[in-house]
Amino acid sequence: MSNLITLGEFIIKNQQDFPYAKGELTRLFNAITLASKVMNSQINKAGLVDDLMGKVGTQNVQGEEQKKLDVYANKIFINALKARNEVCGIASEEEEETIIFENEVGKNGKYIVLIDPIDGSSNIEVNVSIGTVFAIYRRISPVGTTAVLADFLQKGRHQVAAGYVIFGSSTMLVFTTGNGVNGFTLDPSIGVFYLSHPNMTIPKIGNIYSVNEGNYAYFSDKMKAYINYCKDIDATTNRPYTGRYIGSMIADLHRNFLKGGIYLYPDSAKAPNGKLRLLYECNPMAFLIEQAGGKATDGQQAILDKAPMEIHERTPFYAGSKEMVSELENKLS
Ligand code: P6P
Repeated sequence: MSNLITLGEFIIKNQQDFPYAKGELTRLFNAITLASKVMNSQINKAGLVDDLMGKVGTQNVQGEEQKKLDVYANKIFINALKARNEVCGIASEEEEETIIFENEVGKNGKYIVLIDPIDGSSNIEVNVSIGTVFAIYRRISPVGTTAVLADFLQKGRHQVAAGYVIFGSSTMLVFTTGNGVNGFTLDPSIGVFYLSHPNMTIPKIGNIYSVNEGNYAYFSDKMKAYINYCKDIDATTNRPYTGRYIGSMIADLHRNFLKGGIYLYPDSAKAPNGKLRLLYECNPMAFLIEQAGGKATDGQQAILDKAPMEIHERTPFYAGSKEMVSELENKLS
């Protein structure tokens, strides 16, 4: 490990890339990495103690069954961020309303964080990778006042940082502050994240397509045609593609990040706006993917250019290797 640099050293070394006062980025990421380490320790023994796999018996604003892990993760990340005095408000998949920190410290926070504390939580029961995804913005309302809804409804293009934590065969933090994407792997024996995937770039083309084909009957004719295209034999375009669908967006996108490929969660007769949430799933992943040389779209426009109308709004989401996403856009046009 001697030649690897730690996350802390990396942030200090690259603090100048973060166009704001020194230390703010460090404190923000200290909160996220601390919460990630706590989550890692719990996830790795889920089912043994405190039955984090169980259901709470409640539903979130999405009408989805909340797992104990969802509620636990939500609490861990919110408390960690609140304690760092940099954040004036948080929006979470697990919270119907935004959380505004109205005390003096909160009012002076300069950042907004939008987070899905655990995406794909139902996969923990079958030991499949799950993850946390977050987006960070500078507030647009004046420092010293309480955050307002407009602070949360900024376009994805205005993110100052975004990242995900994948709890898989290893635990990794992958993030960007607008100067490329870097991946850090946790050494759980000493609780340190080391730079393991410097300057991550997504291959311009790949041969993996990730979509839930169980929804095929509900897709548009153009989407059905695209999926059939992926399965056609054509050696010049490296088809048929390989189908890989984990059912955990972060795991699917992380694999496609490294190997190339396209992830699709289309709109359908069942889900006219798709399933994934724009603000705290699609925007942060789109920021990372564009920073790594890939592309992310809703089929008509870049995800990062969409003007959010509400905190929990959904969007069709197609993301991954630039040439594969462009190929899809052409077939949907
Ligand atoms: P489906 C998990 O619930 C999630 O939000 C993503 O992580 C995942 O890719 C997708 O939904 C799976 O949804 O409808 O294919 O089961």
